[in-house]
Order: sequence, then structure tokens, then C-alpha cells
Amino acid sequence: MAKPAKAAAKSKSASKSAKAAKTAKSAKPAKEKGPSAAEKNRFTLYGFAGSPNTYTVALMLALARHPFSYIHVSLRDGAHKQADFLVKNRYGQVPALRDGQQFLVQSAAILMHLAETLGKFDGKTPHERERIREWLFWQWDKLAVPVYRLRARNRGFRQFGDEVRVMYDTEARAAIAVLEQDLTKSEWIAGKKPTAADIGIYGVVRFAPDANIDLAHYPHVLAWKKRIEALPGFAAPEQLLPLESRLV
Ligand SMILES: N[C@@H](CCC(=O)N[C@@H](CS)C(=O)NCC(=O)O)C(=O)O
Repeated sequence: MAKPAKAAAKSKSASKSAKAAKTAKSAKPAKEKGPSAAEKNRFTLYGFAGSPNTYTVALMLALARHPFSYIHVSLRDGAHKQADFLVKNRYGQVPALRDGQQFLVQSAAILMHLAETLGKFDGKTPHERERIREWLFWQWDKLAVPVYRLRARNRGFRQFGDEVRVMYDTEARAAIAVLEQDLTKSEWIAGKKPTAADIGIYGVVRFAPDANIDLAHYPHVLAWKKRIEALPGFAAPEQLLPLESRLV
């Protein structure tokens, strides 16, 4: 016997809502998986809270969403010159990064290693990868040294006279002007997307105001800096580098 029109409509709509409920159930997002024990144990960063170079490596790991343990190395107590640290970093400096059984040093080299092995913030083409290397070498050649020296002087960690201060100031401003010019052409330094070059150079530019360099004179650099700060996972040095060791 044919169903009366009303009953047929009711049963149709009931089966429709059962179907919808089923779909909603299956569309439920899978429970987000936390990092595995192997991921948690992979990296230990040795550093110092006030160290921009330690921050650069921590920032790379944070942006790559990779957990890491952190060991505080007291530069004040000279821990970086002790034998147990020199086996990790022959140069007696922070940072050092343990990746599994291997210790890596020199922040720019660490960034390149992370980009390559994590497959994040690396260049997408051989040309982009060449540009990452080129900019990170430039960063240490022209930008980092004058900015960090001026910052250290302002914080009372280095003493030098006005002549040297003016020299570093001129060098730092000339380097930031090169960056400003390049950033008129593209949003990111070495590729179409942010790469290790942006992270490394950000780790210097962030501290330019501590060297009495006002970034307002460099609008493209300022806009690029804001783009980095808007990336998911971004965190400031005080959020990433505790004053004490922290194990994950
Ligand atoms: N080029 C090195 C520089 C490292 C560096 O200068 N580290 C500072 C702290 S930010 C340090 O350990 N200073 C103590 C020293 O050199 O004795 C890098 O990128 O890792």
C-alpha cells in the first residue's frame, strides 16, 4: 500500500537527518596527535636567554612546530669555555644543537641543517637554496657583527670609543639599506615563501633597536618583520628561551 504523502515525507526527512548525522560523525576532525617520543627526544638546544643566535635556532624550531629541550649555558659563569661544553661547540660559543647523536654549531649552519632535514623553510628550487646560503653568509659578513657589537656596547658588555661606534653604526645601516632595497622586490628574502634566510636575518634585525637603529627608516624591512611575526608558531625570545633549562 502506498504511504500517505505526509508519512512518506516524514520518513524521507528522518532518513536524511540520520544520513547527515552519520556524515557529521565521520567528518569529525581526527584527534590531533601530539609529538612522538622520538620527536621529543630529537633536539636539545644549548644556549643563553640573552643570545640572539640561540633565539634564531629556537625560532626556527618553533616555526617548524618541532619540540626541543633547552639547556641553559651560563655565559656569565663561563660555562661555554668549560671542557664539557667545548666537546659540543669547539668555538666555545652558544648556540649548539644536538640532533640525535650529532652536535651542530654556528647558527646559520644549524638553520640550513634544519631546513634540509625537516623539509621546512627550505628553498623550493636549487636557485632558492643558493639564495638562502648567499643571504645567510651575507648576514654574518655585513649585518650581524655591527648590530650585535653596538647592542653589546649599549648593554655594557663591550667597550669601545666613539670612532668605532660610528664605524659599526655606518656598517649596520648600510647593511639594512641593502635589505630594504631587496625587499622592495619581493615579500621574502630568498624565495616565494619564508625560508631559513628570513629567520636568520630576522634574528639580527629584531635587535637593531637595541643598537639604536630605528627601523622606521626602513619601511619594507619593517613590513617584512611584521610578516614574520605573524607566522604561525612565531614567539618572542622571552617566550622561547627560559632562564633555566627545560626538558620536553
Ligand atoms: N657565529 C656564531 C656566533 C655565536 C656567538 O657569538 N654567540 C655568543 C652569544 S650570542 C657567545 O657565545 N659569546 C661568547 C663568546 O663568544 O665567547 C653563531 O652564529 O652561532
